[in-house]
Amino acid sequence: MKNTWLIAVIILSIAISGCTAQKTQPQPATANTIDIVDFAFNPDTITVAKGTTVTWTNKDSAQHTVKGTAFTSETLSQGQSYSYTFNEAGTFEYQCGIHPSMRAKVIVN
Ligand SMILES: [Cu+2]
Repeated sequence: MKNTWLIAVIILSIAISGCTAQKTQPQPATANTIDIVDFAFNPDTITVAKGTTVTWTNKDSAQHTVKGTAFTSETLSQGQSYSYTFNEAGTFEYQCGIHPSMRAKVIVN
């Protein structure tokens, strides 16, 4: 009976440590969200796989847009988001249509 308990404790310990190990493993970076903060796209360059949907969220009090050659958002007020799915590989530069000095790019592999 005592041995059964010991075995149970050992199995439980292994199970718990297994769970802990899984939790500490780094998650793959989900680099498909871009914040618009302080009149800048953050991050200003991201690399994503083909087929990835990228979402921009305006966190400024000022209005901004996301304007590329293949995609253009509506005017985004604070808290509003815009998403675009990149189905072609390449480098897609874009800017804010209201503030052309705000420039950034999405690299699609
Ligand atoms: Cu802007």
